[in-house]
Amino acid sequence: MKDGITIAVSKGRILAESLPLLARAGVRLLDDPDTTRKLILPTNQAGVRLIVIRAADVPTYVLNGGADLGIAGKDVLMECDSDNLYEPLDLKIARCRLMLARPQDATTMTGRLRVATKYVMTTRNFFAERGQQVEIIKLYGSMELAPVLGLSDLIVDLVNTGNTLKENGLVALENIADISSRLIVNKAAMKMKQEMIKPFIKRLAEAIPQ
Ligand code: PRT
Ligand code: MG
Repeated sequence: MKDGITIAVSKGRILAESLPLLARAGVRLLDDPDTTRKLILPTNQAGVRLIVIRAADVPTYVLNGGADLGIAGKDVLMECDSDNLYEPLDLKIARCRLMLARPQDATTMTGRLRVATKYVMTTRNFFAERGQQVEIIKLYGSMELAPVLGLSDLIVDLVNTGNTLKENGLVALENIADISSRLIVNKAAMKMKQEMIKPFIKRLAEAIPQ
C-alpha cells in the first residue's frame, strides 16, 4: 500500500507485548485484535495500520514490501535473509533464550548426533562453528517431544522459565542466543516514507522499557 505505513506484527505473545509499547508510542488499535475478523487493523493514526500474522511470515512481508515495518523475534530473524532488512530497535519484549538441550537421563552420546529443531539455519551455523557434524531434523513445533520419543538426541528450542524442558525430562546444555523482539524496516520504505517512519522509530525507541 502506497499511502501511510503498514506494520506487520507476530501474533501470540509478541502481539500481546507489542500493543502496550505501540500505545506508548501513540499508536492504538481501533478494534479488539482477539475478536475482530479484519486482517488489516486500522489505528487511531489515520496513516498507520497493523497486520497480525504468523511469526515466520513477518520478515517475508517486510522484505517484499507488503509491510513497511515489522515486529518479530530475533529467533525468526536469524532464520531469514535479514541482511536486506534494517533492524533499528531492540524492543526488549518477548525475551527468552535459544538453547541446546538434552534428556536428563541420556547416557553418553556417541556417533553423529541428531538434533531436532525449528531453527535449522541457526542450529547448522552453531554446530558448524564448532566443527561438529550433526543431523538436523526439522520440526515445526513441540521440539521437546522429539528426544522423549527417540526422534533425536538433542533439541534446539526457546526457553523462558525452563518449565517446559523440566516437565519433559530435559536439561539445558548451552545458551545459543539471547532472544528478544526487534523492529525491522523495509529498506526502500525507509527511504521513500522516511517522513513517517523516522518519527515513528523515534517515538517507539522512547517507549521501550529500560
Ligand atoms: O505458531 P507459532 O509458535 O509460530 O506462533 P504463536 O502464535 O504460538 O506465537 P508465540 O506466542 O509462540 O510467539 C512466538 C515468538 O515469541 C517467538 O518467535 C519468540 O521470539 C517469542 N518467545 C519468547 C517465545 C518464548 N518466549 C517461549 N518461551 N516463543 C516460544 N516459547 C515457547 C518455547 O518454544 C517452549 O515451548 O515456550 C516454551 C518454553 O517456555 P518455558 O517458560 O516453559 O521455558
Ligand atoms: Mg507458539
